[in-house]
Amino acid sequence: MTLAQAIENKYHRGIAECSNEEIYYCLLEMTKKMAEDKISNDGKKKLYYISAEFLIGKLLSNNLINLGIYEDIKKELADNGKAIGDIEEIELEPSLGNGGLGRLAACFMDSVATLGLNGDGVGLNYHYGLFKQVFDHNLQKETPNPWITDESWLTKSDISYTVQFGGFNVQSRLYDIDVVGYNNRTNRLRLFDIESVDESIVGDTIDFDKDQIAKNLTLFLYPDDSDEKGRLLRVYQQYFMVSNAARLVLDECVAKGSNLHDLADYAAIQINDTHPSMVIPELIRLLQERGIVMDEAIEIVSKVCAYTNHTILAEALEKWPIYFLEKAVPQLMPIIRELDNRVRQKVSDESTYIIKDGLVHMAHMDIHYGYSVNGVAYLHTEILKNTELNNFYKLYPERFNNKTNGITFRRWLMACNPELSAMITDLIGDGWKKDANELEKLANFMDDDAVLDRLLAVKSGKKADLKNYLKATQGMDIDDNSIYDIQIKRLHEYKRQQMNALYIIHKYFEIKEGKKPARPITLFFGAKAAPAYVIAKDIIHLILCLQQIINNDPEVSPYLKVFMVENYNVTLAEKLIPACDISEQISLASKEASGTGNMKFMLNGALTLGTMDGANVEIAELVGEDNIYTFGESSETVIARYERGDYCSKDYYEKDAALKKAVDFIVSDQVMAVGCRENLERLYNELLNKDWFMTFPDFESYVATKERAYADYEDRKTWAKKVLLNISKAGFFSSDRTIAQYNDEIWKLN
Ligand code: 26M
Repeated sequence: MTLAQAIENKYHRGIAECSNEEIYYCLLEMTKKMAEDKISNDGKKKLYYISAEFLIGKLLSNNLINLGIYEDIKKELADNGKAIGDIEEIELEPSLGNGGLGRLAACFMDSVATLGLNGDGVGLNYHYGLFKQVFDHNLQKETPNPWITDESWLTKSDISYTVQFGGFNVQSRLYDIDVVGYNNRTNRLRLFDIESVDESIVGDTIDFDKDQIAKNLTLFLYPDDSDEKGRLLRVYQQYFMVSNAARLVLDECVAKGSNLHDLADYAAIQINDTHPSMVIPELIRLLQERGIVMDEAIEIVSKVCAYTNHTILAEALEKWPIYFLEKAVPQLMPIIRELDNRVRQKVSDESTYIIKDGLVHMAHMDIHYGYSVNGVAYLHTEILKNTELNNFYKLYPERFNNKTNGITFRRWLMACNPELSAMITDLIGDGWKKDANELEKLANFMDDDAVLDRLLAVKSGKKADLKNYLKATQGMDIDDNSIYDIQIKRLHEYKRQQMNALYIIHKYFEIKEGKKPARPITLFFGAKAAPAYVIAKDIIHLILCLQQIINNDPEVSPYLKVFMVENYNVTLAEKLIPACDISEQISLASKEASGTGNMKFMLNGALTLGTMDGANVEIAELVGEDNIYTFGESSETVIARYERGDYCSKDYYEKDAALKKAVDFIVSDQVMAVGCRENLERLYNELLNKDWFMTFPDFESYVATKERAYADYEDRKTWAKKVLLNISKAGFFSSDRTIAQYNDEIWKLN
């Protein structure tokens, strides 16, 4: 059916006579029908990817591309005076994730379907998702972010379970979102909700009554750090998620012929970080309910569950107080105690016990009772094996493996950068869309001036697109002749946005002193800070103050501008990444497990300015040192300094005059005039007295390397070659490769 026919059936009018909203809802309906026709249950064994987050982004264009009808629809719209970009604007972005972990889960679902594998995602249907960020007086404010409309990508199912908590029950309801593979089957994202949820307890802010679990359970996604009450609520959410997931798994497997003893022939469960870890004791409990004895129940579950670790930051490794679990999920505690006792009988190393000092260590349970533990980049997995999880590695070396992260090229190239996609296809055909390694063929054009010129022209076009979009939506005035230098990711001290801010101050002083850059520079930021993460919010405050000072200074703004976009999300990422020249990946070495933005930028022709951390290490290895700007201390140096415990930021501050000048500016009258004393002084003191993520030792090499990148940018031809080389090597970072490895080495779906 053509769009015109669908529109005629629905509205009895022509496309040109419909509003963008009407067209959007018609396309939604049409796409859902086409996607559902491709739902398949082929394959005896099925993957259940359980995750508290699926940061899926808008779905319309993605689904049109994967169904193979994007070009036709775009043309049909254009013929009727409508732009597909305007139709896309109608869709609200579901913010069902914090950042990298949630976005990875979304890319994985795309690749599982695209590879034709039988696998669903299982998670929660948060009504307001993560908060929406608003800037007010240079400060971050948080407001609710509703995204569910009457007609949406969600389909209500008839699946519902009674879930028991300490003292009360709740009734669940499953909603499905189709996951359309690229020219392949449709799988599902299965989001559980609670029947008794009550949106009316939320007002204009994200504060609400945290005690009424039966009303609030699925209202919000928790930001990655929170207060005590919020954390208890998170335990309720996690159990609700996994109890529903476990029952769905058992019901589906039994329906396909499993006698439960053979569950591992029917199901593989991937535990995405420790948020779903309670699925292990819950499955054991349910198997016992269904007549299987403890010994065998444990054995079955240990053949089904596999765990992925996404961080080594100690504060992010979940440890729940026993009294939390006794209160929320008392039926699980006897099982968790039994699991712990069995470890205690078998293992002498106390550091691996599940229960210690009144805390239940979720990752420990996953490692003892799962059959696979993986890190998300080579360096990260090595650090897990050799330091963080070394005691477990010594017990179970065969369980540890690496799965370097990846991204779906459908969303992160074909959808967000059709101009670059078309250029690539003109040069090497479209085989790369199914086999990303074919991008290597681009290396044949390294000395083709026409190709290099076109590559630069594509980039200029995307820079102009971004300029226009940010002018229209956020009122920003961007110079598209400038270098676009972009840092977009969650705000966290270890990611070191504060180091980039210090660079900006340093550059500001240079320009004031008459040292003008060869070409104007625009520094973009996008970042949400967890509402309770005080220093992170102070860093946002500093960046917004710098934006105000610098952009309004007529001496400086022709050469340097700063823009922090409001409410950074997937939709904005899709606009920013294709326009980027320099990709900031400057985490403290050893702290960023992988990063996935780094891969998206590389694929879209930005060069990486980064530390040897996470997947940056693998990017550097692939492109070679001439095609990446690496700087800073190595992970070994950093880890050794933490072990010695002798880092003193003041020593660096006293010795480096440029650094001192930049740091002092934070509390200068000039910044105080546009900012808040309390926030700025707190940040200044944090850097001077702690600087836990060691920005000062890397500052000098960061500045020098960034200057070298800016200087290199002026040799446009050499720059274009580096860009082309980066794109040609990006195939490794396709999530199709990652998922093929998960399947070959962990899930073994048939
Ligand atoms: C914890 C407690 C309470 C509430 C939330 C959390 C929590 C939520 C998300 C903790 C950690 C969370 O995410 C960790 C994460 O996003 N890790 C990132 O995973 C990406 C995909 O593997 C990597 O690319 C990033 O490097 C890594 O930081």
